[in-house]
Amino acid sequence: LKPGDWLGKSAGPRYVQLRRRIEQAVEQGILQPNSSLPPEREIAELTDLSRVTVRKAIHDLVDSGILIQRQGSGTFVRDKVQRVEQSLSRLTSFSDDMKRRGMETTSTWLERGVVLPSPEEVVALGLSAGDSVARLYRLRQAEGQPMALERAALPLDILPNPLLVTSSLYEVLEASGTLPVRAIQRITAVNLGHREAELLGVEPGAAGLSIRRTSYLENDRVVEFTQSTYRGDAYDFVAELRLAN
Ligand code: 16G
Repeated sequence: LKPGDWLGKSAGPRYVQLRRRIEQAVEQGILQPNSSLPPEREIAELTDLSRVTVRKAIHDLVDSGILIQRQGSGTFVRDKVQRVEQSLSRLTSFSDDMKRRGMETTSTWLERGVVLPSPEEVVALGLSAGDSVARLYRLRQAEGQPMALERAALPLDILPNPLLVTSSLYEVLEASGTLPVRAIQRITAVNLGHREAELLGVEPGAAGLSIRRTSYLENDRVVEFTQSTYRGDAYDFVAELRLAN
């Protein structure tokens, strides 16, 4: 500790002092998650600092992930994300995973209907030209916090009516005797684009995991091809490894 610190006159440039004060207000809960910060101009007036200094402090706090700036609406205290650990050795559904952790799942539908598949989906599902698929595209939340975007395509003989899925897809599949028994999953690192970042409540360019899952029945028929984008700051994927012999 430098003398300036314990004497109360905290040392360092003024923007660092302001940054610390805002940090402390967040730590002490004076500024609650998701609450908005007063406008730059107001902070400058209240603190007798120049707007350049205020901007610099805020910029630092955005950089370190304590604040988030939303275009057109201002600066907010970033909600702390609850990280979850996800096993890579069990075939489970999002709803199951969250239930097991005692977290409540909600979904926001972005698309649900019968549509023409993308070329990648045609290949993954082994479809013929002109075949339609059941499309389920949703933002998945745990305890109200956005966790992942999932865009699923299923052959129509597996899921003839996508509107039947109101919460859990795997629950509907189980009821119709088409719950997959195995899946191949591919995970790729991505930087989130504007729209995905906005839906997931993170900054554009933030780290994400793009996951493609192809699920199969016992007889090797494909049940689903799902492309998901998971928040990089919310997930740890864990697999148990054994010594190869
Ligand atoms: C998981 C699966 C997804 C599946 C969904 C069903 C990954 C990467 N993806 O999120 O492929 O469609 O679960 O969840 O794990 P639901 O039964 O809750 O709708």
